[in-house]
Amino acid sequence: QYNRQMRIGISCYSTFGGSGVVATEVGKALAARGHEVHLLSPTVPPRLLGFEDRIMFHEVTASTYPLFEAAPYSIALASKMADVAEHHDLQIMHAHYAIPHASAALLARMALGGRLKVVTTLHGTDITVVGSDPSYLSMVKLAIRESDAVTSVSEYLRDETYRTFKVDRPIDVIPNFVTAPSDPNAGCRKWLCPAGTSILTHISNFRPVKRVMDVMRTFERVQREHPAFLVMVGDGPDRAEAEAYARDQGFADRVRFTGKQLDIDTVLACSDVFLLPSGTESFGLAALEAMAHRVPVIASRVGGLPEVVRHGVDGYLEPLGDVDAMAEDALTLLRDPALRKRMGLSAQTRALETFEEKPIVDQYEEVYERVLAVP
Ligand code: GMT
Repeated sequence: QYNRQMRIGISCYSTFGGSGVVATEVGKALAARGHEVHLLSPTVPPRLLGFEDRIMFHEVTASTYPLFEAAPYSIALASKMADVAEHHDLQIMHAHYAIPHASAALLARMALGGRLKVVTTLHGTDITVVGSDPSYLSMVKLAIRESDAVTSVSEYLRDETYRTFKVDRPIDVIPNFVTAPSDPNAGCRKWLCPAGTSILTHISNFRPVKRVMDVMRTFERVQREHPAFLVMVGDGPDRAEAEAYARDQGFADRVRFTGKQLDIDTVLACSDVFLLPSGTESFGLAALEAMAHRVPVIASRVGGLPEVVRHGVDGYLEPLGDVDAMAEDALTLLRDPALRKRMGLSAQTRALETFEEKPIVDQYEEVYERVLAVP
């Protein structure tokens, strides 16, 4: 651990998405180590709950003008980054998610005559979905090339970045981390479903990449053979279709759509199985959070998920779209409480040991020290 206090800006989205969660948790951990942290985002990130010593929040607002077709958020962000960096003498701007955070940080660095180091963390869809879209590709490539350091949350994402952008520069893999649940006994089983019912859970932003219909189809098969209840946490474009499906297939009374929910600890504490059948996932932070709660994960074998979940040890990984296999896995776990307990314990041990906060935040500090050592 470093003794020298650093002044760090962190820029992220303030949605419930993984990049905002990771950025905020990194900021909180750095502040707890004595660094001064300035968090920039459109609204207060959900994980920045209370007063945190040494964390200052800066709201980024893109003013509108009749001439603008859309308020230029990236320019407002770059401007805010430059202002905050100047007035608080920041040394580093850590951009979480390439678009537009990394490009805006490069602009802020230019505005300050080069005396701000830019660290970019790639999270997933900024490379695999939007980053590779021709309308953003050149700017993402520039951001990756020109940042003082680039990190990626998995080996898979690093390799995808090299493959897509053909950049010739080092990328440090720094995985996401998780902390032990604060109240592992807080559960919602009692008020969700009758005793003896197993609970399956899915948490996401309900975007197409999450394949929530695969969650519904998996659950539909499971509940035909075993008393089960499904908790769907989050919100997004595919929620309505999923709700309609549960109604049409006659199992809506066995599903609870909670909407966006900050208190995922309470849901995970009473979950028996976590479902994440994503089309791609650079890491799968939601899976890691479930594992920390001793919940075995059933996911698709895509992207960085195999770096997090060990098939047959912490849960199961199945071919993309194979809802029959996922339903079989869930039934195997639900019918065998000893197996479920064993896998849940392995999952928790892996989550809290391999993805422990301290050594991972150490790695971010090392990256900061390294970029600051370059004049
Ligand atoms: O999953 C999303 O669409 C949200 C997205 C984000 O940037 O907020 O998540 C990405 O970053 C997370 C944190 O690093 C990863 O755990 C997720 O796997 C990744 N999502 C995808 O790659 C689809």
